[in-house]
Amino acid sequence: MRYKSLLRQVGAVGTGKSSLLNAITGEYTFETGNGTDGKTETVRGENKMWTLEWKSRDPLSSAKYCHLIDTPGLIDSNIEDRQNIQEMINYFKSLENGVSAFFLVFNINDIRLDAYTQNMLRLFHQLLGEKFWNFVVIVFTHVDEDLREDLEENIDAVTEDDDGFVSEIRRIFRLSRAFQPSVIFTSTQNVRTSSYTQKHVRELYNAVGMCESRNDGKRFTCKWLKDIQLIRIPEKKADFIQKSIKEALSSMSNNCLMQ
Ligand SMILES: Nc1nc2c(ncn2[C@@H]2O[C@H](COP(=O)(O)OP(=O)(O)OP(=O)(O)O)[C@@H](O)[C@H]2O)c(=O)[nH]1
Ligand SMILES: [Mg+2]
Repeated sequence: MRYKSLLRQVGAVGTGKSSLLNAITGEYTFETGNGTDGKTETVRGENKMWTLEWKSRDPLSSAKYCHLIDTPGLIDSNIEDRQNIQEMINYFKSLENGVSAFFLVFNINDIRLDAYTQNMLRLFHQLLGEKFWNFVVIVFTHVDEDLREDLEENIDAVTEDDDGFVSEIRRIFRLSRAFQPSVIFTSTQNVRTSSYTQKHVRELYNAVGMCESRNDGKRFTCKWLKDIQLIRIPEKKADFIQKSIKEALSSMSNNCLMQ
């Protein structure tokens, strides 16, 4: 089966990553937590329908399948903890067939780009290369319908042209003005009953389509991922990824990029 989209995500603990994927599938596929303790402990992938689009347009198309990868929250601990490294290995392994979009997931109530998230993104940049940014979709959760008005200030702060979230990312990672990712403000709640949530989850679907068309319909891949793919023996694959992660982390600290 050919999957329409291969979607991967990244975000801090409890931002709503699992809930977002559940909103896409329209069912409780990934376990969700209370938002403070890390709930998702391991990287996990599922092949699922992108439910809303499937219902609304093209009931017979298998192209609406996605391979969704849920990831544990970034825990504000040592990036080099054994468990963190193991999950990163699993995560990067899951990228080897290419990726349609990376969702960076944030809670609208906490719009800081904290040092730990910055470091994780630096690691991605270092390992996957600058082109990775062309496949990024930024998602703010917890923008519930009844709170939307109260959140306008936060939304404005994010979308501000010279001083907002996207320009902050451009500045930190030295990206050009060409970095213009889709930014989605959504709730993940009540997707079956709320037309508000449905509308925003559709926007997310369109954002994935935009990533694909921006990149001539090709999924993201890079030399490093192709090298991973070529290694057949699972242990060797894991060793290779681990070695690359360690090298990337050490070159990041040598360049004084860690904060
Ligand atoms: N009101 C509201 N609550 C949300 C929204 N998205 C997530 N939540 C709640 O936030 C809590 C954490 O959501 P999760 O989906 O488990 O977050 P996560 O990012 O997967 O968390 P970890 O796996 O622990 O990193 C749950 O109680 C969700 O119900 C949203 O858009 N609106
Ligand atoms: Mg989770």
